[in-house]
Amino acid sequence: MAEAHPVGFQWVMEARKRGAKVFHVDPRFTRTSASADTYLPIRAGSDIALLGGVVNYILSNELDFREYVLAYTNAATIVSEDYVDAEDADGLFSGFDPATGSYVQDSWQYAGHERDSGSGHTAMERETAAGLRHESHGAPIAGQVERDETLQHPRCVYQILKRHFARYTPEMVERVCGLPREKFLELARAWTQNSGRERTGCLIYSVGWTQHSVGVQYIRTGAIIQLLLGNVGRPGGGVLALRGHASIQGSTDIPTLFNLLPGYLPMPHHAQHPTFDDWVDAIRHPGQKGFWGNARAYAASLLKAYWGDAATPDNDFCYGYLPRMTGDHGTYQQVLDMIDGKIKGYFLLGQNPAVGSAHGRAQRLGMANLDWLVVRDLFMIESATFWQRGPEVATGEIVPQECRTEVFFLPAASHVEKEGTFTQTQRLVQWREKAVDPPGDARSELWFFYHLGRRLREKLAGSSLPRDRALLDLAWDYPTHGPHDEPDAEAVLREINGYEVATGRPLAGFAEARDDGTTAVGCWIYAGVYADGVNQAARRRPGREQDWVAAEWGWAWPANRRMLYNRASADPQGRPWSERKRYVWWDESAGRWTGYDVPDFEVTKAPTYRPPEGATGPAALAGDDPFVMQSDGKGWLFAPSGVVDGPLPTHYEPAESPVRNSFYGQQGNPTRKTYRHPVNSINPSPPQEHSQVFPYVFTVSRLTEHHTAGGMSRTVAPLAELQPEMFVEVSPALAAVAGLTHLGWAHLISARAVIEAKVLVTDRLVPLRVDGRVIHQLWLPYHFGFEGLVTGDSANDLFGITLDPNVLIQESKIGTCDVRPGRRPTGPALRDLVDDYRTRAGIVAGAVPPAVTPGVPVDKPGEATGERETGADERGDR
Ligand SMILES: Nc1nc2c(c(=O)[nH]1)N[C@H]1C(S)=C(S)[C@@H](COP(=O)(O)OP(=O)(O)OC[C@H]3O[C@@H](n4cnc5c(=O)[nH]c(N)nc54)[C@H](O)[C@@H]3O)O[C@H]1N2
Ligand SMILES: Nc1nc2c(c(=O)[nH]1)N[C@H]1C(S)=C(S)[C@@H](COP(=O)(O)OP(=O)(O)OC[C@H]3O[C@@H](n4cnc5c(=O)[nH]c(N)nc54)[C@H](O)[C@@H]3O)O[C@H]1N2
Ligand SMILES: [Mo]
Repeated sequence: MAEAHPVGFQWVMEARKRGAKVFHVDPRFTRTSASADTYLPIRAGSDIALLGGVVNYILSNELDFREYVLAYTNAATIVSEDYVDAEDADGLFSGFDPATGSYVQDSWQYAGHERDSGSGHTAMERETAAGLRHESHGAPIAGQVERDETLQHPRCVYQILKRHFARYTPEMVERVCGLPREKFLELARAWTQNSGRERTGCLIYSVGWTQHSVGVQYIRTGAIIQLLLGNVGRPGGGVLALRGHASIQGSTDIPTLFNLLPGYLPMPHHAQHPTFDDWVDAIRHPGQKGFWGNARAYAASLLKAYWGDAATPDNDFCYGYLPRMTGDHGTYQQVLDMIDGKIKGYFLLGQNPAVGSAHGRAQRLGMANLDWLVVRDLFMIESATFWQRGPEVATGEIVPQECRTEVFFLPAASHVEKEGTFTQTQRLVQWREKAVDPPGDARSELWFFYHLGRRLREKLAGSSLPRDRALLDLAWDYPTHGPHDEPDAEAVLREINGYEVATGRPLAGFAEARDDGTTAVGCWIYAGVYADGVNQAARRRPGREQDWVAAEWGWAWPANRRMLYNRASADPQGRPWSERKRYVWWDESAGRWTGYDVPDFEVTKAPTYRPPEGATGPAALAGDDPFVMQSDGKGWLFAPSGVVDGPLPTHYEPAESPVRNSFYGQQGNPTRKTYRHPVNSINPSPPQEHSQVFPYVFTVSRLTEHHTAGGMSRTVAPLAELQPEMFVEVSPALAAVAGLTHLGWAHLISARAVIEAKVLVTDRLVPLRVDGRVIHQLWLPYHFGFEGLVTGDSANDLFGITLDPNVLIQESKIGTCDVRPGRRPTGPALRDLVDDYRTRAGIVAGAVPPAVTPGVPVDKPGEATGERETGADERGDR
C-alpha cells in the first residue's frame, strides 16, 4: 500500500500513531513492510491457507462476535443435506461435473431450496463471468430459510465452516505458506483481540490478492473473517479493495467490462434473455427479498437514456437494440481470436496490453494479425509499435514490411487536460477541472466518442436498414463548447444522474426511477450525484468545517452513503454496539434511523419490524436484516450461489506451482479458466511430471516510481531516472544456488518466453520452507517494455493465460520459471531456448494441464499420486 497507494497510506500511518497495529503479509519486504508493526513473509499464492488458519483459530477458540454473527450472518442457516464439503471429497465440492470442469450448485443451497440455485450449472456463468452480476447485490434466495439459533445443527453454516477449516492449523499454515507459526499466531491473536463491541479491524487488499486463479476466494476468506469478528458495516472495519487506475471503481460502475451495463445491470445473453421481461426478471428474481426488486425501473430508465424518444413501453424501450453476449468476450479470448483471424479490427484506448497483459507475445501476435488497430494514448506505446520494434521482430516472427495490421495512432488528452469525474476506492465521485488545454491534435475521450458517433450517424442518415436503427435512434445530443466543439462533461453527469423526461428535472435519488418511460437514468447507482441540478461531486467543503465522515466532500454512491451496510453498526435492537463505535442508530422518539452517515436501511423501518407472510422486495427484509442487497438480508459466510468455484474458499495451488497441494489430491482450482490454444502453454506442476524444469516461483508487482505498463512513467525523465532498468530481486541464497551476481545479468525462462534483467541480490526476499522443502521466490517489476526513455524486457512475457473462473482475471501474480546467469540469447536462438525447455518439460502445444488431479498429496506415503486425464481436460472452453 505504501508503494502503490502512498496517498491513502498516510491514514494507515495516522492510525498507527494513535495505537493501531499494522500487519503486512507479502512475499516481498516492501516499503509497506518497513512501516508495519509486523511483517509476515508468505509464499505467493497461499493466502487462503493463512486466512483459513485465522478462521479456524476464531472458531476453535470461540472468538467470534457471537451476537453479530447470529443476527447478521447466515451462520444459523441450515444447508441442504445433499451438500458434500471439499474436506470430504479430496478437494472437490459436491456437484462437480467433470465434463465441463464446473459445478452444478443445487447441493450447495439452503435446505429446502435445492432448486433455487439460479443458473444451476456454472459452466455458462464462467463463460460470461456472471459472478460479476452479484457485485452490488447478492445471489437469489426465495422465501424463508430454516435456522438453528443454537448453532449446533450439524448442517448449519457455522458447523460446516468449522469442519471445513478444522485442518487449517498453525502447523498447516506454516507448512503451506512457509510462514513461522509464531508469526501466524501473533496475527491471529491481534486480529481477534481487536474485535467485538468496542473495537474493529480493517482488512486492506489489492491486486496481490486478486490476480490469482483463486482470486475471488482469497477475498471471500477475508470477508468471512471480517463477518465472524463483526467488522463489516461498522466504522474502522471493512474489507477495503484498493483500486488501481484513478477511476477503476468508476469504470466498473459505468463499465468497460464485456458483461456489465451501468450500475451492475448484466449485459443480456442472447439465449438466456431473449426479451426485456426475461432480462429484467433475471435481475430482480420476482418474489425475492431485497432492493433488486426495483430492477425494472433501473433497466427501463437506462434504455430510455440510451434511446430517448424512440424508447417506449410498447417497444420494450428498444431492448432489441442492445447487443447480446454469446459467450466469453473477455480480453484473453479476444486476443486468441485475433491470432486465429476471427477479429479484424480493434480499438485500444488507455491500455497497453503489449506490456501490461499476461503473455505479452500472444498479445503482440494477436495485434499483428488485425486489419486495423486504433490506438488512442498519451504516448507512442508498445501496443502501437509492436509491429516495428517488438521482441517478435527480433526473433523474426513479425516482419514489419509484411505485418498486415494498419495502425491508426490518435493522441489523447490526459486527465489534467479535460474535465470529468474520478470514482475512487471508497465509491467517492470527485469532479476534476481542466488545468490546461491539450496540445495539438490531442482530444478527450468524450470528444472522440461524441464526434465519432455524430459522424457515423451522419454517414448513415437516410439508411432504411434495420441494422442501422440502433445507431440512428440513439439520443445523441450534448451541448458543445470551445474551438473544437468539446462536449459538456456536466451534461453527461446530469444524464448519468437521471432526470424526469417531461420536465428535465434531475432526480434526487434512485427511488425516483420509473419503469414506465417517464425517467431516463444513465447509471442508477449514481442517481443523486446531480440532485437539485447541482454537481454534488464538485463539493469541496474542508474537513475542519464538518464532522469526521465529511459528507460534503464529493459524493459517494449510492445516495452519498460513505459506508455500506451501516445498519450493522447498531445492535439488533438498533442501539450502537458501543459509544466508541457509534455510527448509525435507531432514534426511538423520532421513529427513524439516524447517525453520522446516510443510513443504509429504510429510514423508518423499526428494528422490531418483521415481514408479513408472503412479503417480497424490501418489505420482506426484517428490521434487523442489515445486508439489504442480499436476498436473505444476511452476510454470507457460506455462499449457496454467486461464486462458481465453491460455496467456501479452500486452498488450491496456483496453476503453476513447484509443490503438491498439502490439503488435497486436487492440486489447483478445478474450475479455473484455461484456454486450449497452441500459443498458450502452461508449465507443468505436480502431480504432472517435469515440474522441476521450472523450479522457482516468480512474483510480479509495482514500484512507486513507475506506473503499470510504463507509458506514463518510463516517458517521464525524473521517474525514468529513479528506476532506470529492468531488474530481478533474488535472495542471497538463491543467488548462490543459481550462480547469480549482484548487478550482473540474469535471464528467466518459462514455457512462453525468455526475458533478461539486472540482478539485485537482497534480503527483501527470503527462501521459504514449504512442506519440508526450500522454495525460492524471485520478484520482478512489470513496468518495463521497449519504448520510452528507459526500456527493458517485460515481465508479462513470462506468463501464460489462466484465469479466475468468477471474474476472468488473469493469474499474473505468480508463475514458475528457471533462472540462469548472463544475458538471454537474441534472434531466432531465443525461441530455440524456449523450445528446449518446452521439450524437457514435456509440453505439447495446445494442451492444458488436467483440471482434476485425484489422489493424495505426495507426502502421504503408501498411496498413488498419479494424474488422471479426465473428461474435464477435454472441456470445451477453447
Ligand atoms: N506507483 C504506482 N501506483 C500504482 C500503480 C502503479 O503502477 N504504480 N498501479 C495502480 C494500479 S492499476 C493498481 S491495480 C494498484 C495495485 O496496487 P497493489 O496491489 O498494492 O500493487 P502490486 O505492487 O501489484 O501488489 C501488491 C503486493 O502484492 C504482493 N503479492 C503478490 N502475490 C501475493 C500473494 O499471493 N499474496 C500476498 N499476500 N501478496 C502478494 C506483491 O509482492 C506486492 O508487494 O496500484 C495502483 N497504484
Ligand atoms: N504481471 C502483472 N500484470 C499486470 C498487473 C500485475 O500486477 N502483474 N496488474 C494489472 C493491472 S491491475 C492493470 S490496471 C493493468 C494495467 O495495464 P494497462 O492498462 O495495459 O497499462 P497502462 O500503462 O496503465 O496503460 C494505460 C495507458 O493509457 C494511457 N492514458 C492515460 N490517460 C489516458 C486518457 O485519458 N485517454 C487515453 N486514451 N489514454 C490514456 C497511458 O498513457 C497508458 O499508456 O496491468 C495488469 N497487468
Ligand atoms: Mo489495476
